[in-house]
Amino acid sequence: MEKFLEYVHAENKVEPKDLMPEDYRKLLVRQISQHAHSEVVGMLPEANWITRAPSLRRKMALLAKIQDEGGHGLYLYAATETLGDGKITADRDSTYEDMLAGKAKYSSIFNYPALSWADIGAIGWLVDGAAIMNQVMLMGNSYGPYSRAMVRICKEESFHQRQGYEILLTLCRGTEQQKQLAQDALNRFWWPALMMFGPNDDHSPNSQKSMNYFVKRESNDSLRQRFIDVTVPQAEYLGLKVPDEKLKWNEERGHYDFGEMPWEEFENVLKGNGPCNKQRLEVKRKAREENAWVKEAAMAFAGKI
Ligand code: FAQ
Repeated sequence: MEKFLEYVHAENKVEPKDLMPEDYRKLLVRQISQHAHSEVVGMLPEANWITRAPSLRRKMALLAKIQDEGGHGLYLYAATETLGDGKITADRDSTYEDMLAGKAKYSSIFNYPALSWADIGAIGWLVDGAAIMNQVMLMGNSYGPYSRAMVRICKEESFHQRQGYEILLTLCRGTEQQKQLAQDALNRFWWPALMMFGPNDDHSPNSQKSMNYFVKRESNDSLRQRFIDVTVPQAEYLGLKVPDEKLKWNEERGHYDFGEMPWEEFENVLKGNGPCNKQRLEVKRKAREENAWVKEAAMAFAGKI
């Protein structure tokens, strides 16, 4: 164990066939598979707007973005599968089944609905923006396949973030009604986006081990603070008001102070009682049933070559 820690603390990467502690393997299967589930469940709120995108150009960009998210899911399920051994199961079918059964989590943010076209802008700007903040840190994680997947994913997320911001910029330069749509979207997505970073550090049971193994390289609170610091000026540029009365630049700290997170809501969403939890899982269950023939055909074809 000491040697393993020495190895990762010297910024070396662990590769699939290397010896690794069992709890490191488990931690990675949990986190990477949950990350993969987030990517594929995360396709749903935006997919709801493909047929209603306001122009062909917007539709093409949105389609490409959603397909990217599906691709991220694939890299991440593949990275998870490299961790399976005799004791720990990591194949895609079983990790996916855990998600459908409610045993494995996916990001809380995808349990909120996309109610207007402005929400598509807010998702790109805030949700992908928060994802990038977290994933840039994860590029430095100690597991080689996960770390390499993050490099490509971050490049794609940065296009997603910009397409979202540009949607909102267009709305904010439009009519009063369009600007109001943008403000409503920010009002609804601000706090849920901040909750993507997870519980406060002193309520985060996995953080200590994860940081020690160089999986997480920065804490939940520190990333949340950085996200707020970079995002508030972006909201100001749009001419929108962040829905937090306590938000205030603190000269001494060199950071924004902000209000108390709605932790009760977070807990509730994690328990499966968010606005769309049941609907999201139902859609994924149905898709799996209805599309089982695609998998069967692919397996039959793979058996021939
Ligand atoms: N939602 O001890 P910690 C994206 C759970 S990708 C749900 O702090 P940890 C791209 C946590 O799992 C977004 N559950 O946990 C996109 C744990 O439960 P467990 C996803 C949450 O792992 C954009 C428990 O609470 N990104 O958005 C959440 O050290 C647009 C205690 O928490 C990733 O997955 C939450 N927000 O830190 C796609 C990044 N927060 O597992 C489509 C990788 C915490 O023990 C469209 N993951 N929990 O049962 C991570 O960096 C970490 O896992 C954290 C949580 C930071 C999420």
